[in-house]
Amino acid sequence: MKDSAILITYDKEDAVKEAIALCESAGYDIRKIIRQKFLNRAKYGIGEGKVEELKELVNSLKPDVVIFDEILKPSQNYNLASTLKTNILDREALILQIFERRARSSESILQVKLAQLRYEMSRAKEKVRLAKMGEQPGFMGIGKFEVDVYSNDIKNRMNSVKSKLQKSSRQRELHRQARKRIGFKTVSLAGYTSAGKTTLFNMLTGENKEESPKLFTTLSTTTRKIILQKMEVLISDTVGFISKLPAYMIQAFKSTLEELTYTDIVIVVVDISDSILELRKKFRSCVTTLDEIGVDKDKIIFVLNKSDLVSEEEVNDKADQLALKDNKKWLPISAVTGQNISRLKNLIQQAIEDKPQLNEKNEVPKQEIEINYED
Ligand SMILES: Nc1nc2c(ncn2[C@@H]2O[C@H](COP(=O)(O)OP(=O)(O)O)[C@@H](O)[C@H]2O)c(=O)[nH]1
Ligand SMILES: [Mg+2]
Repeated sequence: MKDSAILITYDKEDAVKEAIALCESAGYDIRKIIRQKFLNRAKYGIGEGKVEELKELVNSLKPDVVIFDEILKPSQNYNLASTLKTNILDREALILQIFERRARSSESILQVKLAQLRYEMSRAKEKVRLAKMGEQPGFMGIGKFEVDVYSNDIKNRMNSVKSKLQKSSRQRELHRQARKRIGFKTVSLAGYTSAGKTTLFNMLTGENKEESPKLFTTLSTTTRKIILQKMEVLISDTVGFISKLPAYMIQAFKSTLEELTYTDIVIVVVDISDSILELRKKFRSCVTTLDEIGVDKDKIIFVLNKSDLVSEEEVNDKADQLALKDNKKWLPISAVTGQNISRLKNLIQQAIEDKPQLNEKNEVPKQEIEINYED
């Protein structure tokens, strides 16, 4: 069963949508959403009156966790946890949980571990500071001596992860994963959180939900088979792009996207109901990141999702402004109404057929196939 959560987020539609999608990616079942204009109040992040209300909610709903959609200082986290008597997860801890769930290769597991240690480290410093000021002796049950030991311990663990990272061979592992998929073309969904990736994934795979041969279940729970006109392909949902991603998490995020480099087709899901300003920003960030991790431009299809929410003219106008019309594969769709889904399937098939098949019979370099990996 899923863990349950009360979500505290900003009182803005986009923020709410993103926060919900993040909670869902992390596997939480949201029981209640609290919207607040400010999440930066000194003591608890939220105002004291709201904390009283929250206390009652926690008592009646008994959630496994309260998710706070902003960064909390250790003192704020401690104040909330001790008043509410429940676990508190701030935005960064939530994002790290998502990455942790999705990291597959040893490299991405290490990158996520490193980001988690950085998260702990940035908080260890405040704990040290608080202990030194003598404001909170025995803060969270940790005395000054233990705090120093604690932060040295984090440093040592970071160094050990870093040296493991230097030795890890990403290429080899990617090839092993690719090898498992031989015989199937693969399609991956990318795009911002709440653009509609999971809804589209479910729409595309809806007809054969039960179908999960052993081979695929070992790959991941978010990979399934879909049937196009003339072929069957494997489709995967990936970790979404996240607005306001802290710099220290970028490597961890990118490493969770590594499958995009060997997948045959990347579908970038765009929320066309976003404002043009927002669209431009997100679009640029997607395209740049995909380029940085080495995704071939020719294998990208842009789908303008949620086109049920805007007029045809607006979709066209926005497609123009994103320069999709010069030479890019794109299609307006709705993952909710099913608009253009069969056209999308045709477009995927066509893109796979049109792809230069330089090493079709030998997708994985031969030399790699002969190496005997222990599974
Ligand atoms: N109106 C409309 N809403 C959509 C569409 N696709 C997704 N949504 C909604 O957008 C929200 C986020 O969708 P989700 O699939 O979880 O996004 P993800 O984070 O990219 O996986 C959900 O509330 C969906 O119901 C669409 O085509 N039209
Ligand atoms: Mg999703």
